[in-house]
Amino acid sequence: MTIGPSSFDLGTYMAERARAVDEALGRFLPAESAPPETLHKAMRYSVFAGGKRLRPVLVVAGAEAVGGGMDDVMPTACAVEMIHTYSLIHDDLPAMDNDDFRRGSPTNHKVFGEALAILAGDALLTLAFRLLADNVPAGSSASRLHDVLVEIADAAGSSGMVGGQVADIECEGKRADGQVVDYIHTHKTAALIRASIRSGAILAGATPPQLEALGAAGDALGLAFQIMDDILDVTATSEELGNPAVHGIEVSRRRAQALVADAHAALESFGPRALPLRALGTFFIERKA
Ligand code: GRG
Repeated sequence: MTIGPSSFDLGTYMAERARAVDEALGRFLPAESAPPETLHKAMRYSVFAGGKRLRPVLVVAGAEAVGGGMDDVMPTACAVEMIHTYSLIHDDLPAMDNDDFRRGSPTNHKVFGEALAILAGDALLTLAFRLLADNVPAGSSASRLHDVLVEIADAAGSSGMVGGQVADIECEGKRADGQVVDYIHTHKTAALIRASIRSGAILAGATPPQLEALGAAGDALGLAFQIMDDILDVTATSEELGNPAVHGIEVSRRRAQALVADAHAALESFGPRALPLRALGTFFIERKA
Protein backbone atom coordinates (compact mmCIF):
# COMPACT_ATOMS: atom_id res chain seq x y z
CA MET A 1 0.00 0.00 0.00
CA THR A 2 1.33 3.46 -0.81
CA ILE A 3 1.33 5.99 1.97
CA GLY A 4 0.21 9.41 0.79
CA PRO A 5 -1.77 12.15 2.49
CA SER A 6 -4.93 11.67 0.45
CA SER A 7 -4.97 7.87 0.39
CA PHE A 8 -4.23 7.12 4.04
CA ASP A 9 -6.81 5.17 6.04
CA LEU A 10 -5.70 3.96 9.48
CA GLY A 11 -8.31 1.19 9.73
CA THR A 12 -7.13 -0.41 6.50
CA TYR A 13 -3.49 0.16 7.41
CA MET A 14 -3.87 -1.51 10.83
CA ALA A 15 -5.95 -4.39 9.48
CA GLU A 16 -3.44 -5.18 6.71
CA ARG A 17 -0.45 -5.11 9.02
CA ALA A 18 -2.19 -6.97 11.86
CA ARG A 19 -3.14 -9.72 9.37
CA ALA A 20 0.49 -10.04 8.23
CA VAL A 21 1.64 -10.10 11.88
CA ASP A 22 -0.89 -12.85 12.72
CA GLU A 23 0.31 -14.93 9.80
CA ALA A 24 3.97 -14.51 10.83
CA LEU A 25 3.24 -15.25 14.49
CA GLY A 26 1.59 -18.48 13.35
CA ARG A 27 4.81 -19.45 11.57
CA PHE A 28 7.22 -18.36 14.30
CA LEU A 29 5.44 -20.03 17.23
CA PRO A 30 6.04 -23.76 17.79
CA ALA A 31 3.17 -25.96 16.55
CA GLU A 32 0.67 -27.12 19.15
CA SER A 33 1.52 -30.69 18.16
CA ALA A 34 5.24 -30.19 18.96
CA PRO A 35 6.26 -31.40 22.43
CA PRO A 36 5.70 -30.16 25.07
CA GLU A 37 2.21 -29.78 23.62
CA THR A 38 0.57 -28.17 26.66
CA LEU A 39 3.22 -25.46 26.77
CA HIS A 40 2.91 -24.67 23.07
CA LYS A 41 -0.91 -24.66 23.35
CA ALA A 42 -0.66 -22.22 26.26
CA MET A 43 1.70 -19.93 24.31
CA ARG A 44 -0.55 -19.91 21.26
CA TYR A 45 -3.71 -19.51 23.36
CA SER A 46 -2.66 -16.09 24.63
CA VAL A 47 -0.89 -14.89 21.49
CA PHE A 48 -4.08 -15.56 19.50
CA ALA A 49 -6.53 -14.24 22.11
CA GLY A 50 -7.56 -11.11 20.20
CA GLY A 51 -4.89 -8.48 20.86
CA LYS A 52 -4.91 -5.33 18.74
CA ARG A 53 -1.28 -5.93 17.58
CA LEU A 54 -0.50 -2.32 18.35
CA ARG A 55 3.17 -2.79 19.19
CA PRO A 56 4.08 -4.85 16.10
CA VAL A 57 2.25 -2.33 13.93
CA LEU A 58 4.37 0.37 15.60
CA VAL A 59 7.54 -1.58 14.71
CA VAL A 60 6.41 -1.59 11.07
CA ALA A 61 5.37 2.08 11.20
CA GLY A 62 8.77 2.99 12.72
CA ALA A 63 10.53 1.27 9.82
CA GLU A 64 8.24 2.93 7.27
CA ALA A 65 8.87 6.38 8.78
CA VAL A 66 12.49 6.12 7.58
CA GLY A 67 11.77 4.39 4.26
CA GLY A 68 11.88 0.72 5.36
CA GLY A 69 9.38 -2.05 4.67
CA MET A 70 7.29 -4.50 6.67
CA ASP A 71 9.00 -7.74 5.59
CA ASP A 72 12.41 -6.61 6.84
CA VAL A 73 11.16 -6.08 10.40
CA MET A 74 8.52 -8.80 10.80
CA PRO A 75 10.48 -11.06 13.20
CA THR A 76 11.13 -8.03 15.44
CA ALA A 77 7.46 -7.01 15.23
CA CYS A 78 6.43 -10.54 16.31
CA ALA A 79 9.06 -10.58 19.07
CA VAL A 80 7.59 -7.43 20.60
CA GLU A 81 4.08 -8.92 20.53
CA MET A 82 5.42 -12.04 22.28
CA ILE A 83 6.98 -9.89 25.01
CA HIS A 84 3.71 -7.98 25.38
CA THR A 85 1.78 -11.27 25.61
CA TYR A 86 4.14 -12.69 28.24
CA SER A 87 3.65 -9.55 30.33
CA LEU A 88 -0.13 -9.88 30.16
CA ILE A 89 -0.05 -13.60 31.09
CA HIS A 90 2.14 -12.88 34.11
CA ASP A 91 0.18 -9.74 35.04
CA ASP A 92 -3.02 -11.83 35.26
CA LEU A 93 -1.52 -14.40 37.67
CA PRO A 94 -2.85 -14.70 41.23
CA ALA A 95 0.43 -13.26 42.57
CA MET A 96 -0.14 -10.10 40.50
CA ASP A 97 -3.58 -8.85 39.40
CA ASN A 98 -5.34 -12.20 39.87
CA ASP A 99 -7.62 -11.75 36.86
CA ASP A 100 -9.93 -14.51 35.59
CA PHE A 101 -10.63 -12.89 32.23
CA ARG A 102 -8.69 -10.94 29.61
CA ARG A 103 -10.17 -9.64 26.37
CA GLY A 104 -13.39 -11.46 27.38
CA SER A 105 -11.79 -14.95 27.58
CA PRO A 106 -10.45 -16.93 30.55
CA THR A 107 -6.87 -15.95 31.42
CA ASN A 108 -4.00 -18.31 30.64
CA HIS A 109 -3.66 -19.69 34.19
CA LYS A 110 -7.42 -20.32 34.37
CA VAL A 111 -7.16 -22.58 31.32
CA PHE A 112 -3.70 -24.16 31.74
CA GLY A 113 -2.93 -23.73 35.45
CA GLU A 114 -0.48 -21.40 37.15
CA ALA A 115 2.71 -23.35 36.45
CA LEU A 116 2.03 -23.57 32.72
CA ALA A 117 1.06 -19.89 32.57
CA ILE A 118 4.35 -18.86 34.18
CA LEU A 119 6.29 -21.11 31.83
CA ALA A 120 4.35 -20.00 28.74
CA GLY A 121 5.30 -16.41 29.60
CA ASP A 122 8.93 -17.40 30.14
CA ALA A 123 9.03 -19.28 26.83
CA LEU A 124 7.46 -16.36 24.92
CA LEU A 125 10.03 -13.94 26.33
CA THR A 126 12.86 -16.30 25.40
CA LEU A 127 11.51 -17.00 21.91
CA ALA A 128 11.22 -13.25 21.37
CA PHE A 129 14.98 -12.82 21.80
CA ARG A 130 15.59 -15.77 19.48
CA LEU A 131 13.53 -13.97 16.80
CA LEU A 132 15.33 -10.68 17.40
CA ALA A 133 18.69 -12.43 17.02
CA ASP A 134 17.69 -13.70 13.58
CA ASN A 135 16.32 -10.39 12.26
CA VAL A 136 19.20 -8.90 10.31
CA PRO A 137 17.80 -7.38 7.09
CA ALA A 138 19.78 -8.13 3.93
CA GLY A 139 22.74 -5.75 3.57
CA SER A 140 22.43 -4.33 7.08
CA SER A 141 25.19 -4.43 9.70
CA ALA A 142 25.47 -6.46 12.92
CA SER A 143 25.55 -3.19 14.88
CA ARG A 144 21.86 -2.62 14.02
CA LEU A 145 21.06 -6.01 15.55
CA HIS A 146 23.05 -5.09 18.67
CA ASP A 147 21.19 -1.76 18.94
CA VAL A 148 17.78 -3.44 18.63
CA LEU A 149 18.65 -6.06 21.26
CA VAL A 150 19.73 -3.31 23.68
CA GLU A 151 16.64 -1.23 22.88
CA ILE A 152 14.20 -4.09 23.55
CA ALA A 153 16.04 -5.57 26.54
CA ASP A 154 16.18 -2.18 28.27
CA ALA A 155 12.51 -1.49 27.55
CA ALA A 156 11.31 -4.90 28.75
CA GLY A 157 13.53 -5.44 31.81
CA SER A 158 14.10 -3.86 35.20
CA SER A 159 14.83 -0.45 33.66
CA GLY A 160 11.57 -0.60 31.70
CA MET A 161 8.37 -2.68 31.84
CA VAL A 162 9.31 -4.99 34.73
CA GLY A 163 10.59 -1.99 36.74
CA GLY A 164 7.31 -0.18 36.12
CA GLN A 165 5.34 -3.23 37.21
CA VAL A 166 7.33 -3.39 40.47
CA ALA A 167 6.66 0.31 41.15
CA ASP A 168 2.96 -0.30 40.46
CA ILE A 169 2.83 -3.23 42.90
CA GLU A 170 4.72 -1.30 45.56
CA CYS A 171 2.33 1.64 45.51
CA GLU A 172 -0.82 -0.51 45.65
CA GLY A 173 -3.22 0.70 48.31
CA LYS A 174 -1.21 3.91 48.79
CA ARG A 175 -1.99 7.36 47.47
CA ALA A 176 0.51 7.74 44.62
CA ASP A 177 1.59 11.26 43.63
CA GLY A 178 1.74 12.38 40.00
CA GLN A 179 5.47 11.71 39.72
CA VAL A 180 5.10 8.09 40.81
CA VAL A 181 2.15 7.60 38.47
CA ASP A 182 4.24 8.99 35.59
CA TYR A 183 7.13 6.69 36.50
CA ILE A 184 4.79 3.70 36.38
CA HIS A 185 3.26 4.78 33.06
CA THR A 186 6.53 5.58 31.32
CA HIS A 187 8.17 2.33 32.43
CA LYS A 188 5.32 -0.18 32.43
CA THR A 189 3.75 0.87 29.14
CA ALA A 190 5.54 3.65 27.26
CA ALA A 191 8.99 2.01 27.27
CA LEU A 192 7.92 -0.90 25.04
CA ILE A 193 5.89 1.39 22.78
CA ARG A 194 8.91 3.67 22.31
CA ALA A 195 11.22 0.69 21.75
CA SER A 196 8.82 -0.78 19.17
CA ILE A 197 8.92 2.37 17.04
CA ARG A 198 12.68 2.83 17.39
CA SER A 199 13.54 -0.83 16.74
CA GLY A 200 11.74 -0.83 13.39
CA ALA A 201 13.54 2.40 12.51
CA ILE A 202 16.96 1.09 13.62
CA LEU A 203 16.59 -1.98 11.40
CA ALA A 204 15.58 0.26 8.50
CA GLY A 205 18.75 2.36 8.89
CA ALA A 206 17.52 5.45 10.77
CA THR A 207 20.06 8.21 11.43
CA PRO A 208 20.78 9.31 15.05
CA PRO A 209 18.64 12.50 14.71
CA GLN A 210 15.78 10.43 13.27
CA LEU A 211 16.03 7.99 16.19
CA GLU A 212 16.02 10.84 18.66
CA ALA A 213 12.86 12.30 17.11
CA LEU A 214 11.19 8.88 17.05
CA GLY A 215 12.17 8.36 20.69
CA ALA A 216 10.52 11.66 21.64
CA ALA A 217 7.41 10.72 19.67
CA GLY A 218 7.42 7.24 21.25
CA ASP A 219 7.65 8.63 24.79
CA ALA A 220 4.73 10.97 24.15
CA LEU A 221 2.60 8.35 22.37
CA GLY A 222 3.31 5.71 25.03
CA LEU A 223 2.33 7.98 27.88
CA ALA A 224 -0.77 9.20 26.03
CA PHE A 225 -1.78 5.58 25.38
CA GLN A 226 -1.55 4.63 29.06
CA ILE A 227 -3.34 7.78 30.25
CA MET A 228 -6.20 7.03 27.85
CA ASP A 229 -6.21 3.37 28.94
CA ASP A 230 -6.68 4.45 32.55
CA ILE A 231 -9.46 6.85 31.53
CA LEU A 232 -11.19 4.05 29.60
CA ASP A 233 -10.88 1.74 32.62
CA VAL A 234 -12.49 4.31 34.89
CA THR A 235 -15.25 5.29 32.50
CA ALA A 236 -15.96 1.59 31.76
CA THR A 237 -16.30 0.60 35.40
CA SER A 238 -17.59 3.96 36.67
CA GLU A 239 -15.12 3.72 39.53
CA GLU A 240 -13.54 7.01 40.48
CA LEU A 241 -10.58 5.19 42.04
CA GLY A 242 -7.04 4.53 40.88
CA ASN A 243 -4.49 6.49 38.91
CA PRO A 244 -6.80 8.80 36.92
CA ALA A 245 -8.28 10.06 40.18
CA VAL A 246 -4.88 11.62 40.88
CA HIS A 247 -5.06 13.83 37.83
CA GLY A 248 -8.78 14.00 37.28
CA ILE A 249 -10.30 12.56 34.12
CA GLU A 250 -10.59 15.80 32.16
CA VAL A 251 -7.11 16.96 33.10
CA SER A 252 -5.82 13.53 32.06
CA ARG A 253 -7.61 13.67 28.72
CA ARG A 254 -6.19 17.11 27.97
CA ARG A 255 -2.73 15.92 28.90
CA ALA A 256 -3.03 12.93 26.55
CA GLN A 257 -4.14 15.28 23.76
CA ALA A 258 -1.17 17.57 24.41
CA LEU A 259 1.20 14.59 24.37
CA VAL A 260 -0.15 13.45 21.01
CA ALA A 261 0.32 17.00 19.70
CA ASP A 262 3.96 16.80 20.91
CA ALA A 263 4.35 13.47 19.10
CA HIS A 264 2.92 14.99 15.91
CA ALA A 265 5.43 17.85 16.18
CA ALA A 266 8.34 15.42 16.68
CA LEU A 267 7.21 13.54 13.56
CA GLU A 268 6.85 16.65 11.37
CA SER A 269 10.22 16.30 9.62
CA PHE A 270 9.41 12.75 8.41
CA GLY A 271 6.69 14.00 6.08
CA PRO A 272 4.08 11.57 4.68
CA ARG A 273 6.13 8.52 5.68
CA ALA A 274 5.15 9.18 9.31
CA LEU A 275 1.42 9.45 8.54
CA PRO A 276 0.72 6.04 10.14
CA LEU A 277 2.50 7.03 13.37
CA ARG A 278 0.66 10.35 13.46
CA ALA A 279 -2.68 8.65 12.79
CA LEU A 280 -1.98 6.05 15.51
CA GLY A 281 -1.50 8.92 17.97
CA THR A 282 -4.85 10.39 17.01
CA PHE A 283 -6.40 6.91 17.34
CA PHE A 284 -5.00 6.62 20.91
CA ILE A 285 -6.83 9.72 22.10
CA GLU A 286 -10.06 8.98 20.22
CA ARG A 287 -10.43 5.23 20.88
CA LYS A 288 -13.39 3.97 22.87
CA ALA A 289 -11.99 0.54 23.91
C1 GRG B 1 4.17 -8.88 34.56
C2 GRG B 1 6.47 -8.29 33.73
C3 GRG B 1 5.08 -7.95 33.87
C4 GRG B 1 4.66 -6.79 33.38
C5 GRG B 1 3.29 -6.40 33.36
C6 GRG B 1 2.06 -4.72 30.62
C7 GRG B 1 1.92 -4.96 32.07
C8 GRG B 1 3.16 -5.01 32.85
C9 GRG B 1 0.74 -5.21 32.67
C10 GRG B 1 -0.54 -5.31 31.97
C11 GRG B 1 -1.59 -4.49 32.61
C12 GRG B 1 -1.69 -3.14 32.02
C13 GRG B 1 -2.95 -2.40 32.18
C14 GRG B 1 -0.66 -2.64 31.43
C15 GRG B 1 -0.63 -1.36 30.82
C16 GRG B 1 -0.33 -1.58 29.37
C17 GRG B 1 -1.55 -1.87 28.61
C18 GRG B 1 -2.52 -0.77 28.44
C19 GRG B 1 -1.71 -3.07 28.13
C20 GRG B 1 -2.78 -3.40 27.20
O1 GRG B 1 -2.27 -3.13 25.91
P1 GRG B 1 -3.17 -3.28 24.62
O2 GRG B 1 -4.40 -2.43 24.75
O3 GRG B 1 -3.57 -4.81 24.72
O4 GRG B 1 -2.30 -3.04 23.44
P2 GRG B 1 -4.12 -5.82 23.62
O5 GRG B 1 -5.18 -6.62 24.33
O6 GRG B 1 -4.68 -5.09 22.44
O7 GRG B 1 -2.94 -6.66 23.23
